Amino acid sequence: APRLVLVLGDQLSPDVAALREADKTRDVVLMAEVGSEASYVPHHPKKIAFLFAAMRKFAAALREGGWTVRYTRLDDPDNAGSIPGEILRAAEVTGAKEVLATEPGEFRLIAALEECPIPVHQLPDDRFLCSHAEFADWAEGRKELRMEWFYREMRRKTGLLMDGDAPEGGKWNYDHENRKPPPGSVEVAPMRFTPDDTVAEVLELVEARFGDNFGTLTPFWFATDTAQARRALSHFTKTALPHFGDYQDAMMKGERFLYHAIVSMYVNAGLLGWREVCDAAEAAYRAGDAPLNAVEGFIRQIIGWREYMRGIYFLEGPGYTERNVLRHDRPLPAFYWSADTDMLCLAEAIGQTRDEAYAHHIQRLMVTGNFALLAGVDPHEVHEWYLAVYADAYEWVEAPNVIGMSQFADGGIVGSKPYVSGGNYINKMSDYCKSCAYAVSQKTGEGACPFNALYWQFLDRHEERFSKNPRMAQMYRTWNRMDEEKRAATIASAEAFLAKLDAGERV
Ligand code: FAD
Ligand code: DLZ
Ligand code: SF4
Repeated sequence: APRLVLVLGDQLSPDVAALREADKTRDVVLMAEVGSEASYVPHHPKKIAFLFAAMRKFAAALREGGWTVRYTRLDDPDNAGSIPGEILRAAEVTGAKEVLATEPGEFRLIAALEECPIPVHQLPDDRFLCSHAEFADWAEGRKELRMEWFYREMRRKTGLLMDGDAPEGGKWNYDHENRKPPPGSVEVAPMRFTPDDTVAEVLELVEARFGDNFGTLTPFWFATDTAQARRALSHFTKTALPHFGDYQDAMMKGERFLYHAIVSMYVNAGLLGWREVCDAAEAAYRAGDAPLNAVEGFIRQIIGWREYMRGIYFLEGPGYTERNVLRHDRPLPAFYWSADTDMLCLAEAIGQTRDEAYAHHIQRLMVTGNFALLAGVDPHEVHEWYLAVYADAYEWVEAPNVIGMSQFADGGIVGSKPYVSGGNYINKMSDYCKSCAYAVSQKTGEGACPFNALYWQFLDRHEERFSKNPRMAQMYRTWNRMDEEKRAATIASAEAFLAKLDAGERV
């Protein structure tokens, strides 16, 4: 009997473990668009359309390559509605008694495959640089985990930007050069693709089935196969990479992409591999087309942060997304689903998330994430929002970024201090504040930037946990030196704002 070879929507690589292990002449590849995967959070319509289109094109490519593929469309009347359901249905038809799979990127689905009545062999997903075992070895016995140390090992392991045993240019990390405020204008844009017939068909389906989800479906311009994704990558390395470092942390009104790569959804779905992405960046540096600070910063995001986040997710295990050490319990403000707020930074970040299923790192961390943390929003609600709205979001990468880095809900496994700031930081790194209804320079009262009072109120309410953190001592000294009246006005201001928020008033 044939074996079934399960290929999930974010496993669209010809050399994914299950396909490597399978026998083209006898096994049957199973791919399925299913309701359960499409609705465990209300995914952005662009995310669903991207995955379905990429899945259909990948299935066609496999067939062309000689594989037998069983592909279930979402609107197939016999669709069983879940991955295990589709496995059982396919087993009945083909007589298969076992399934080869590549380990999914979410514990939810790993558990569902383990519980499947037919044996499912979950092979390690070796599309990553660092295996679970290697990460666990690295973490073993360390008092605290820090990305920087992990990253250096990954540099050595890959040989990327190495000069013998030493880092290229003499330093491992050029981050301090990567904090320039926004440029006057941005001359580049990500490569856009006109929908082909497959995409057009999927867009119709997604509009009909998920048109009410938060997020704008069209214009749809993502790459949906590897050839296109490679063109997008090469376009990025030629046009934006040279400035990627300088403006990595900058934010600009109306500029949704700046000098970012916009490849995370392609890499995470399997259309691009980490190696080719990093090689392309290193080649640009070696050819003198991009400076070291840009290329090192970019490569660090991929072999450093991306691998590190995955390591943490699998090290911490199921239950990570339930963590809430700060005991925050405020519901996610309604404006996260509408962009309807006078706070311009949030309106911009959420508005572009709605339109593009994309926001860049600093928007995710220092605008939407920072606000949720300051306002004391339940981290699980924050997590579900991020998992839904970004085209690149799967739990293995989203949860450590949100629960860990952004919300400090894991108590400091990912970050040594919470990423919080008042309006000053946003003002320094963006041009938002000058067109905002709130005054960033005003600390308290009606028209003051809400981040300002919320920031101090956050420090005040978590004084016990954070005041002894050496990286936060300076801020606590400043807070404790403020005169009593000013402190009281700050707390009152924050509380008045939160009361408005809780009452559902426009803020
Ligand atoms: P660039 O800025 O051009 O960076 C290049 C690449 O580096 C990205 O494509 C990505 O593969 C990788 N990368 C950069 N930072 C990270 C990081 N912190 N973790 C993992 N990979 C990284 N990234 C996701 O892929 N999926 C998510 O669900 C996700 N959720 C996030 C939630 C929060 C709160 C934060 C702060 C960050 C999150 N990130 C997530 C990381 C980062 O914001 C995105 O990877 C990045 O914005 C993708 O856009 P880009 O391709 O233009 O990236
Ligand atoms: C995200 C997603 C969506 C929206 N739909 C499907 C689908 O219909 N079929 C499928 O195989 N995969 C889908 N995915 C991706 C899975 O949710 C993903 O494989 C797991 O979350 C593990 O990362
Ligand atoms: Fe955001 Fe405050 Fe600046 Fe307005 S003033 S854009 S709310 S940081």
